[in-house]
Amino acid sequence: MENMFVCIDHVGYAVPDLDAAIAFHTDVLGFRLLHREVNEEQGVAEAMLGTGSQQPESAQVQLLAPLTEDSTIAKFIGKNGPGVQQVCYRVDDIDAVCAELRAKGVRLLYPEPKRGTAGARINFAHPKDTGGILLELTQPGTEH
Ligand code: MC0
Repeated sequence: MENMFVCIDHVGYAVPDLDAAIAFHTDVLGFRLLHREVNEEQGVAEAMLGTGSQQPESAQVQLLAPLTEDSTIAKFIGKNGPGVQQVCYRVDDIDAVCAELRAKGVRLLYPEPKRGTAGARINFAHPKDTGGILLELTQPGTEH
């Protein structure tokens, strides 16, 4: 595969309070709130924010707040404090990219993609196989 990734889709920040983090990003940093949803399966309340021209290829900021005390994001904040939790690369064909990464020895967290932001199909490469970065892969859905 010549280009596995289309672009950096978003950077995800673990935040303890979603509304406070949205207020900081909009009021202080001048981002625009583009999308907000709850993803029960991932244990997050999330928001996507954008800046600049808002072309589809512009990377966004994703704010991730924990829904429960035992969720992935709560665990991350408990261990590291708030901060960058993941980087997400956009792909055209997540099944093909996952197959190629597996063939190259990179562990994917899910056997099959799960539902992500706005109906995207997502999977994650384990940070132990990527130099310490939790790498999300997203194939955008049709809800955007
Ligand atoms: C853990 N580690 C990380 C990390 N989380 N390294 C870099 N970035 C992270 N975010 C490292 C720890 O430091 C530790 O290293 C080792 O991995 C095991 O960590 P742990 O604390 O025991 O955590 P685990 O193993 O229970 O969970 C880590 C794992 C988990 C990556 C498997 O966070 C996970 O399943 N993540 C994928 C789902 C997710 O992140 N959902 C929330 C976003 P040492 O050296 O100390 O052993 S949902 C989302 O993003 C959706 C809505 C979307 O965008 O569409």
